[in-house]
Amino acid sequence: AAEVFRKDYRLPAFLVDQVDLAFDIRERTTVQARLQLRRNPAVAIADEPLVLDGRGFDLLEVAVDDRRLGVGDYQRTDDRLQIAVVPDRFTLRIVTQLDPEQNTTLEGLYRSGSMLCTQCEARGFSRITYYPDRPDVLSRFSVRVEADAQRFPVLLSNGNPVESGALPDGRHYTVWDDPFLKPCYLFALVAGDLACIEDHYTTASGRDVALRFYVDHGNEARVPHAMASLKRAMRWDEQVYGLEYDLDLYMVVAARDFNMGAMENKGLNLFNARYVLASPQTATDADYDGIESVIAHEYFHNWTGNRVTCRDWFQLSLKEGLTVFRDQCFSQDLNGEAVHRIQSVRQLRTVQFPEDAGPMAHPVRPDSYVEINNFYTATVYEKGAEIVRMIQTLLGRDTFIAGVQRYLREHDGSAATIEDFLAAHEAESGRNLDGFRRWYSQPGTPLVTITDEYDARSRVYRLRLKQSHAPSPNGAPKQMVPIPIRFALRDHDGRRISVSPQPPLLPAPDLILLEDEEAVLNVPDIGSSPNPSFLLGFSAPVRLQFAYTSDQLVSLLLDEEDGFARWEAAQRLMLNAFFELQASGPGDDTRALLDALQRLAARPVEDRALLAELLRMPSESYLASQVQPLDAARLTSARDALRLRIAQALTGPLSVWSAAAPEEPGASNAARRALANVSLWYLMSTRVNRVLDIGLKQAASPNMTVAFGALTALNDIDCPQREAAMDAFLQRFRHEPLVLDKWFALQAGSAIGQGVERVRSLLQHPDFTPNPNRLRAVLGTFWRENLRAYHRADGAGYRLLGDQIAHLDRSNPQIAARLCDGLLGWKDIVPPQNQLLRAVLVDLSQQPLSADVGEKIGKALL
Ligand code: BAL
Ligand code: ZN
Repeated sequence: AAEVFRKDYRLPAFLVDQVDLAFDIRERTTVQARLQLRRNPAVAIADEPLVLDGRGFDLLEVAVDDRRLGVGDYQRTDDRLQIAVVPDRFTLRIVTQLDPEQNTTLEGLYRSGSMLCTQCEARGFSRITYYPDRPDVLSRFSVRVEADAQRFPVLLSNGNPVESGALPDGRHYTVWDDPFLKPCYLFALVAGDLACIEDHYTTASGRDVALRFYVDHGNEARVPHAMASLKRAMRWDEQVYGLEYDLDLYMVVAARDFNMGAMENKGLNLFNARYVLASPQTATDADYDGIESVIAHEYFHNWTGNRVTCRDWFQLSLKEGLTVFRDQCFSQDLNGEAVHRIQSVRQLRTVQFPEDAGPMAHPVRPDSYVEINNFYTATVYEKGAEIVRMIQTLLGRDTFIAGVQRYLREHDGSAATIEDFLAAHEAESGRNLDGFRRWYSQPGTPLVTITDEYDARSRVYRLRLKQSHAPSPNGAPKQMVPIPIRFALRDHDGRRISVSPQPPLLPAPDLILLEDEEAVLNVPDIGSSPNPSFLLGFSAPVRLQFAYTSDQLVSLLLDEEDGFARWEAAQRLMLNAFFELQASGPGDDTRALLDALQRLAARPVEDRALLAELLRMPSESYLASQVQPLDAARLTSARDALRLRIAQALTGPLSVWSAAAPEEPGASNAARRALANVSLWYLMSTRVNRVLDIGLKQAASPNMTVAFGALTALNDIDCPQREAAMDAFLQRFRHEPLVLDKWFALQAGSAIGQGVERVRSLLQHPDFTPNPNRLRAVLGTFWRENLRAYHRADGAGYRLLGDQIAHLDRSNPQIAARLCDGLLGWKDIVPPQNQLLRAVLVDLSQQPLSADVGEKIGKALL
């Protein structure tokens, strides 16, 4: 497939004023599309041919203004239809026939369970009919769906239902009209036999909106949390951004088989069922939080994404970065700022930082792609959100929100660019944001190095700051970016010192904006050498180097008010101890950590959810990103050793906390469960029989957070209690697909026994189905969270993943390409394993591959 470049953007030659679609669902589905087309007046070339995208269907008919064309009147390639001569304004009729039953890509129209549904972002609509499949062609859609009334009693599309009725032969139809202009990637259709749960929402201006969730029969009782989350999101967007929902109906459909998390189709969101369905018996507290945030994310897209969409796919972060930022703020506002921020940063560091340092590194606004599906990345989403957050930090929340409102006002009903977003903020704030243009245009995680000195005579505390950037893969010079660094100084008693730096800092005295390569900051009137902390609230997506002493970190962990900074101190203490254990065994750093944790544990517990985060050990995959080169066996041994040492040093408090795992829902109980689970996880490493028995007992809890916490704690411990708990869990949840995914993930992630063989047998397990969630549970967990097995010395783990990718690529390239991420980092692995992994890449590269997988493998081998 050819590489597409941002610089080659051209306006669409033709515009579509109206789309009328008629779906006739039978064994196969026939789609009749009538497009009202006209030449784009903004494009000068008068006789440009009409070129439409399309693939994966049979073409039955093409007609221009009702004149049926013969095959000589148009040209077809694998993915295009070209008609050389067309009028300036005309009606194009296209009839196609699709086979959703056989569509394993899960793009376009496909079957999930007993229903048919669509996924059109990024380029799925052109699997349905020929169309200018690009986000800057906005049109009005009217859709008629006809199907068997018994098999498909529910027929949905975007917008408002305008007509429905019975037809001969047990068939029926529904007509939908969407009054809002939209690009075709926001088109959706669902036909199924689904239960509907309805509620209502009254908007700030008093309009009544019907909220309908469609789920498989039997799942009705698992919808209330998603419904309540949706209402909270609707209220929050009114209160914070002044944005109201614009249709009278909002629909959410839960699908079992879904490549992504969810999709923001206008008025008809399609969701991966795991982000809709929840009950305390089947979903963990983390699942509940995930549902709330994805429901909010898709809802927020109605403005940031749908009303104002993207001009081209290079602008993807315009809607995704902004909408992730909005959903993060929503969750922070509702569920506590520090804990949520910690979780976002953990995700960013574990996934995005490595991506930004690897072969698929790309700017938040990429310059080129081969397959756009490969760019729905942590960089576009999460780093994009961090850039938006920095803009808000700099402008202040009120000005920022006014800037977003201006951007929406100026571009409502159209397709915009990241440049438009920045320009609106510049106009609103009067501030030049050129520096942020650079954040969008260059890849890589900046490194900030800070050194300090204190001069007792002049009572001046001096900071020297420096930013540096790893060289670009293509050798392009890196430019400096604005880095907001929120900081605090504390005295020796742990009290905050109020600071008035020279020259004064704007917009706040505690916010350094490092714009140049180097800066020096003088803070006068400081009575004694202070204890600094930087990047409070993680004010910029950078790596920060500062030679904190252990004492400074302990003091930050214990006394700092900023929850993120406390967590950061705990992480640094744990990393130091981990490195020490890996290099030479326990010494000063390990002692400092254990001492700090004991002091933390001796204090009264104020915020259990935060304490749970402070105690949580860095994951294997995060640690892997911190060592160069990766020696997985050494890494996992050192991590196991650290786990055990913490358990031994804190047995008393961990035992108390682990005993308090309530089974009733609610936020304060969730915090208790979080603390109990992390405590039990540590304690389990002591392998004391009494604790193993507690694990076995709690794994049978009616509360999924408690049960899953116990299983997670037991999962790496080779003992009969683990086997019994896992078997019982499987029997109990064999018929619950979302819970079964958890069982598969636990098995794939377990450090015990022969991991590669176990994963192989999981793929043959009678309960295994190759659905995206299950594949992610098995293969995604295997490569990301089971370093010991995946990086086995003989390369069997790599070969297993490579074989599965080759196999999956034939049915679902998007999922296959996601799993490729496990193969890309071969250069970071210790020899000779790096060569074993490389050999798998070479082997793959010699097979016929999709554009998705081909692009990633090609880049990894460069
Ligand atoms: N637009 C794809 C799914 C999401 O980011 O909401
Ligand atoms: Zn999104």
